[in-house]
Amino acid sequence: MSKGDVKLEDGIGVETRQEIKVPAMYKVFLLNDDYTTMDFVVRILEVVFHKPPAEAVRVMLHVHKRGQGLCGIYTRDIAETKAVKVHELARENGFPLKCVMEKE
Ligand code: TYC
Repeated sequence: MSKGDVKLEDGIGVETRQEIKVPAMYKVFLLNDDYTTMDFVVRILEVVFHKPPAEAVRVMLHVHKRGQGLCGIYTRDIAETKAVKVHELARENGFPLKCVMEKE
């Protein structure tokens, strides 16, 4: 039976069509500020976003110069979890670092 077919069971039409949707994806960005140290941002990019060291430095410098930078693209739950983790670690360490997400 293919997608969208209606199967007759005991004379009752049963809708068997399945909605299969690709999940919406969210871009996660770090924002620049004047107080968070460069080292801390690099550590965040390594620990939360799993960037290799050279890539973490590249993204941090991009954010520093341009105001914001893309850290990764994830499903909504994962993007939210990463943003929460960034804000938790920043608060624990006394930094105002901000992270935002944007639907693709
Ligand atoms: N601008 C910060 C400084 O000069 C460094 C920094 C980079 C802060 C990236 C936040 O997301 C950021 N110490």
